Amino acid sequence: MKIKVINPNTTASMTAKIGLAAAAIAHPNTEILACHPDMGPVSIESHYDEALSVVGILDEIRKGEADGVDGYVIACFGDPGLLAARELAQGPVLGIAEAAMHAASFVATGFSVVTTLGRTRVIAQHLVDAYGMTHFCRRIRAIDLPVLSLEENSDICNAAILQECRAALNEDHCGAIVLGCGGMADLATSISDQLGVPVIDGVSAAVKFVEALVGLGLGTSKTGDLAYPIAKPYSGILSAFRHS
Ligand code: 2AL
Repeated sequence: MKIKVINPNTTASMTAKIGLAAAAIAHPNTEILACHPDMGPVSIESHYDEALSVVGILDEIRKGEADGVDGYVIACFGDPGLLAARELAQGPVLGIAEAAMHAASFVATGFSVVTTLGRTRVIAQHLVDAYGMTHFCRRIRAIDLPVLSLEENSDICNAAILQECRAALNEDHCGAIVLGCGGMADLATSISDQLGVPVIDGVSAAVKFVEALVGLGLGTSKTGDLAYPIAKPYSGILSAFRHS
């Protein structure tokens, strides 16, 4: 099966890291197509960045449908454009935040999230609420370093993430940690080994869930609100986004 893993920001090093993590966990018969949109922010750490990333994500889904992709992963922890992407896709589309939170809820009665900038905590909190995870999520923590510092200052970042994960275990009464950024996709195994608890990277979790859903013969429901978008004209620079 073909799984397209979309890094919604346009930073190529992050796309490569996400693609490696996805390929490492995927079944040998699964083809991972890692990509990022041609247009959009270099990192996503605000509501504004999220909104502007969505058009590029939808363009990647549109191309994926033409290429016969079986399922998709939106590899940014805000799950930008998730429901709109589902409207365009025949197969399943999973966000890494929803995949990671659901995986955590299967293996622990409580988890804490460790994310990047403090201002993104509210984005994660909205998702916790939307996904019915309020009961499981103990706390959303931030290292207060920008997303691109994961690429540019990885030693400092990795140390800060480990320290925050340790604090979560000591202070939050949680049994698992959810890593709150696609750029942390390479860190879960090593942190889990050091701390002795499940540490969940949403990229890996989402790839395995997409494989399972496709294996079950399940795609996105085309009845109701996730049906294909209504064909209508779109104006200006969005005129190519008409769905036929
Ligand atoms: C993210 C993410 O996963 N990728 C990105 O550019 N921004 N979200 C986050 N909270 O760090």
